[in-house]
Amino acid sequence: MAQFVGAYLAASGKAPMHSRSPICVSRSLKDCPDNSLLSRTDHLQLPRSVAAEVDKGAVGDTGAVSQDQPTSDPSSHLGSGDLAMAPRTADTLLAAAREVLDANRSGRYTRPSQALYPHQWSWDSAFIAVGRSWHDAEGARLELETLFEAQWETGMVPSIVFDAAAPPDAYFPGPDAWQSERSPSAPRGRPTSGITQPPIHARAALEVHRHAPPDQSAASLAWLERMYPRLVAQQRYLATARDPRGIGLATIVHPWESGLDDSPAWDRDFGRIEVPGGALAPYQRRDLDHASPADRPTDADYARFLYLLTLERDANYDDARIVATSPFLMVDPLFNAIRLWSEHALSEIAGLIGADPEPHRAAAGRIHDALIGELWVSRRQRFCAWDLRRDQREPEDTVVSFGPLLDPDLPRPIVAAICRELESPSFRPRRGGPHYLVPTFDERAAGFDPERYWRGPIWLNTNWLLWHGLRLHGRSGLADEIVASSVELVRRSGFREYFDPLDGSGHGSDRFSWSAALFTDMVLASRSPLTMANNG
Ligand code: 2M8
Repeated sequence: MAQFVGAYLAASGKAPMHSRSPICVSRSLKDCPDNSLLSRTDHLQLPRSVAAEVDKGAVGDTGAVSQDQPTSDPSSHLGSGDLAMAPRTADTLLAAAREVLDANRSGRYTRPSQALYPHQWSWDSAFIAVGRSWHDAEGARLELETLFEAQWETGMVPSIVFDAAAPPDAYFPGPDAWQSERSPSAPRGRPTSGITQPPIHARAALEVHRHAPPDQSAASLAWLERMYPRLVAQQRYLATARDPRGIGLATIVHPWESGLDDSPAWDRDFGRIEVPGGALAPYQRRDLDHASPADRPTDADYARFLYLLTLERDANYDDARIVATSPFLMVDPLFNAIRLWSEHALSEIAGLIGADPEPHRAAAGRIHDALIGELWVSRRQRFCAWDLRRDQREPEDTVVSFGPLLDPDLPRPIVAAICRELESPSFRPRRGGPHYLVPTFDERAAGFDPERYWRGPIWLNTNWLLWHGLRLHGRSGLADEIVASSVELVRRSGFREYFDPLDGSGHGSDRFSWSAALFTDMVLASRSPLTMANNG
């Protein structure tokens, strides 16, 4: 594994990144078309002391804006990324990330954002734990443990655990809409949603353990032992209740379960769902109090989300009934690739705590076979979501198609096809101005929208997943570009929920927890040869 971006490029004799791609990762910040931003940090919404440091770091510390020569600072490990020239800027942004994570912490867990998402979300907490583990291993362990305290008896980890301390009308749909107490499997006295999210938690637990300082290794191992049966139960739930036909792939019964809610990946199916008149009680969207309507899902999609919720609630969250009747029944390649990646993590965890890794390897093998057998559409050279209701493979070219890179055993020709697509004008246009990676939807598709939620913008969690997947297959050049681009987006726009791939502007919530957490992880892991070498 190449140690660092710069070292990798030098050793491989490849051209510097900025000459291969228009993203602004040049050795000299003056090459960046928008370097005026470097001395203005208002848009970053950082605490004043931190903002002053960023300005000092970007301009004064290395002289990167006013001088031509590149930095020769040997402590810089991002190589050709902007932060290589301003290591103090990197450190300052890391400090700002930590400040965001601390400010969003509420007792034993971290809110995705203070206003828009004031409860505990499932995969957010997993990403947050990974980021937090670099400076607070104990807090990271608590984050995941708190989430799993609300695990259902079926093994399902709910997508949201409601915080009684949040104002009742802070988020909609809240506990009164979900009524999780209707299910005998839901935890008593802990209102949650009635659906799940991608099972990234076993992988997150392993990462958290890897980051534990030596004086905490015993406590961390004991924690892994406590978490292991819960993580196994989560995976078993998906392999059984969500796969009654035994195809080897778990189905999702609501787009919210994918985490990529209004992704075009399931447009053809989801868009056909008609909400019968009178099916929904009058409601007020709270998300629009905190974010621009142009950024969020449309009203029509929101009504469909709520309609599916109502059907699931009316079935008392009985999995067999829902899988048999839900109008939305989708097999998502990204969701299942994450499941597979977590099975590999469980096999490593089993090895660490003296359990048997074999069942996890076998489970990962079954998912691998089904991913390739059922979701790889060779005519399109792409993994496609599978609408089980209509038995259709969805043709949309979205980021979910790249998810199977997380499978370490993915055949080389398939890896090559995915990388070709990632490097194609659909996901990495060469248009001469600044450009950022990786949009969540084909930039050339008719429905591409650079601002609307999961219909085009860049998210740091999908970047983080792709970064891992690419490194698993030795594609470190592209992986490094994704890190450099993520860093640049944060430097320009702060820890926003997501980013416009065309101009790098930030959208959705600000001070968004997983952006802070995964920025931290990508930067610190890129600095640490040990972590890079261990990964996978
Ligand atoms: C978004 O989803 C929630 C519903 O669960 C929402 O739109 O209200 C998604 O981005 C999801 O992936 C994320 O976990 C959640 C909280 O950040 O927000």
